[in-house]
Amino acid sequence: MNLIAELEGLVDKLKTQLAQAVSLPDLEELRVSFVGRKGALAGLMNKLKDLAPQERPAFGQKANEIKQILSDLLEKRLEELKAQKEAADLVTFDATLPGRQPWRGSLHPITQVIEEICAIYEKLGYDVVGGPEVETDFYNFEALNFPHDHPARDMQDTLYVNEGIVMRTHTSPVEVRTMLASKKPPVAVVIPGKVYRRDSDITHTPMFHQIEGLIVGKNLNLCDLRGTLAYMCRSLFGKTVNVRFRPSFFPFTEPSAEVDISCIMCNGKGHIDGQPCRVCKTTGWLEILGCGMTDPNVYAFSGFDRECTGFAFGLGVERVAMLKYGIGDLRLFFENDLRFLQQFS
Ligand code: 2NL
Repeated sequence: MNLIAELEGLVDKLKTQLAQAVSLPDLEELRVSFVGRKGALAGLMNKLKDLAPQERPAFGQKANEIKQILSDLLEKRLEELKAQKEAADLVTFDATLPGRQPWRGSLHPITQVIEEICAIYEKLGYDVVGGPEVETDFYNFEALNFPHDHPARDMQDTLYVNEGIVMRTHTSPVEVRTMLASKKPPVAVVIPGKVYRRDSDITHTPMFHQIEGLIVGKNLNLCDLRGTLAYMCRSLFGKTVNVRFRPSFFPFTEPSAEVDISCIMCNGKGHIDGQPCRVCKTTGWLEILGCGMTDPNVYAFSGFDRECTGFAFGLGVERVAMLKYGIGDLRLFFENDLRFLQQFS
């Protein structure tokens, strides 16, 4: 009965080795070497055929018993190791730690200024509208009363796509389109968007942003224009800023004016602690927008009665953003350096 003793010996052997198995792969190795198809138990069972026939039933029965014992031992150790692993994982997991925040984007400062100005006009009842960036000569120049020999029409200043097709140089063509579509007053719109000029140096980029506004109605006059634009300047830069209007010229408005606000750096004094103010260059004023009463020729080109009244204005968004946030270099808006952009979140 030597073989039976060998079978029984497997139990102690497995017990000793199980005590040394500290990981799940260790345990799997033991399972294979003891009860696997080519393991120790299978090796002994193969010897069944060498026994005398009368010894075979008892041996077979013993082998099945031992197999059950070995399997139970392996199973018990497996449960132990699994429980140990779970406990270890719990120790290294601190549910009280704050979670990792996902990266969060923010609006570009140019977008923020556009949204702020549009909100001011929406409160006054204006609609925000948009239109194409590739325009015809008619909408970009002709309907806006530009003479055929006006220098702005030069290849020098305007980006031409084809003969008679340009990258819009201002957002005014959208106002012309709006008037043509609405056929008659009243109209009150603001148009933010990208505009293009053939210009590129440290203070000019070939693409920049503009906001224009147009209102057409009954009995609108220069006082309405002054009040509206002063209201916008104070909403944007603070209610204590002063506003002045200087006569100017645009082909599409008559009369025309440029609007200055008192310098937001030196409060209009031109000096700070006896030092010259570098923002307004000691003038105490900052130019902020152009405006005027819309020329009757523009109404006529836009399908409106020449007797309509109303005013329009245009401003450069990058310039307003630079003044508002104290940014000295225009190029920062176009480089998309996160160290710059994250300051506006
Ligand atoms: C400036 C000046 C201005 C307008 C834009 C306009 C549009 C129509 C009719 C009349 Cl459809 N005027 N736009 C008027 C005055 C000034 O912009 O310096 N922009 C940066």
